[in-house]
Amino acid sequence: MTATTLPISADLIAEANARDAAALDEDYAALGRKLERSGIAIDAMLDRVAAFSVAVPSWGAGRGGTRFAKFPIAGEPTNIHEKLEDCAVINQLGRNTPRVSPHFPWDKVSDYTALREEAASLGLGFDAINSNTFQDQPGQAHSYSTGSLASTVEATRRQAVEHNIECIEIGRQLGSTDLTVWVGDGTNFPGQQDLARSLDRYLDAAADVYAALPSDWRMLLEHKMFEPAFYSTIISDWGSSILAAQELGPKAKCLVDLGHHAPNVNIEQIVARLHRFGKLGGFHFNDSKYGDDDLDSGSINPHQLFLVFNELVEAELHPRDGFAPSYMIDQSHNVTDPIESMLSSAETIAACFAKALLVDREALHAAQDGNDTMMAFQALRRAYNVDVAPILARARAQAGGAIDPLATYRASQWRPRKAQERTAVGLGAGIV
Ligand code: PSV
Ligand code: MN
Repeated sequence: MTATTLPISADLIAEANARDAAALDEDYAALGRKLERSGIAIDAMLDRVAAFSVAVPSWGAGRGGTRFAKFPIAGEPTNIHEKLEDCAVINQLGRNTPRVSPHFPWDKVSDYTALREEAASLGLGFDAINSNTFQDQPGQAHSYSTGSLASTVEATRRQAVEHNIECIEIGRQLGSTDLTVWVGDGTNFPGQQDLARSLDRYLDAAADVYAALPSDWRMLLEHKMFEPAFYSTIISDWGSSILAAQELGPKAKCLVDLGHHAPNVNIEQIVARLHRFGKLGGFHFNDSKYGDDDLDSGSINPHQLFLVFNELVEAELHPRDGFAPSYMIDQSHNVTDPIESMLSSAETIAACFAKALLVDREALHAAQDGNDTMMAFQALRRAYNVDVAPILARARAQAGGAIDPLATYRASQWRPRKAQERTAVGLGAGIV
């Protein structure tokens, strides 16, 4: 067993919590009385929230950018070791992000057993492995400019397959059991590639990756409507994703990134559909207003996030085919401190989960069956309107986290201290 040494002083957290404890006790008791009137035991809710977790992306620990510019901040992490440290801060204060999802080759090291131990010493484990065949790397034999798994060039497809197999091997050493595959393959011009044959190439190559999965692994297919390809993308929507997953086999599931849909698409319905066919594999949580904006989860449309969790709670009550979706944040923190964004996002995600748990399912189902539209809607609205913050804060505090994570984080002076120690990130552009 690896001994854990967490980055923030436990005394600092205890002092901050001591200041906030009385107010929390009051708020928790008041909410408990309110929920009790609806027959809900707040402590049971607390147990569910305490058991909830969402993974954070290693790349989310750094400042993101757009294709125009990136504005680094002092003290930003520059390698996987520093990223793990920052992720440990998030989990220590928030206590609901115990796993990190790495991206390769971005997070490449020479010794993955040591990396796993390093993470464990910070109280962290690893989540889904993300492969990267959307960028060329220095010294790479074949360019992905023609695509990767769907490339017209056989040697490039082979290289992309081999990279994914290498990711599985790395993941085995890190203790992961999921490989997330998102490819940027597509075209910018009508006629550039044959739309049918390019999908055949993708399916053939993806089958080679699938064949290399250990028996307890899943391959999560992440679809995305556009970008980097602006005319056609190979796995552009949930339809293409589920067809590919069905063709590949039972270990292939679909991953829903909230930003990867056409505007105004009913994402909660997609979630229900994927679950109906036993193909809901996981999520990349973020928010958007215009496209794949990668904004903080729930910052634009928290109601949508709640409706997604409402479907997930329904799905849990009616499980199909090993319902175990993986939850992960996938955001680009262009203007905030990534630690603060992920603390805030993880809290928003857990809040939407908690609100979905509060829905009076009996009342909802009765109203649905009786075609009482208004009461069905009100069953959702009543739960959505509840401020569940005291439950989340109590769950954090009882696990050793901070009642007020953002204030405690700022009080810790983590970023200014890291600014003294870490190498500055260079200027540049690039979406991560
Ligand atoms: C693609 O936009 C994506 O959502 C995929 O999950 C990638 O792995 C990630 O973003 C890279 O930033
Ligand atoms: Mn994503």
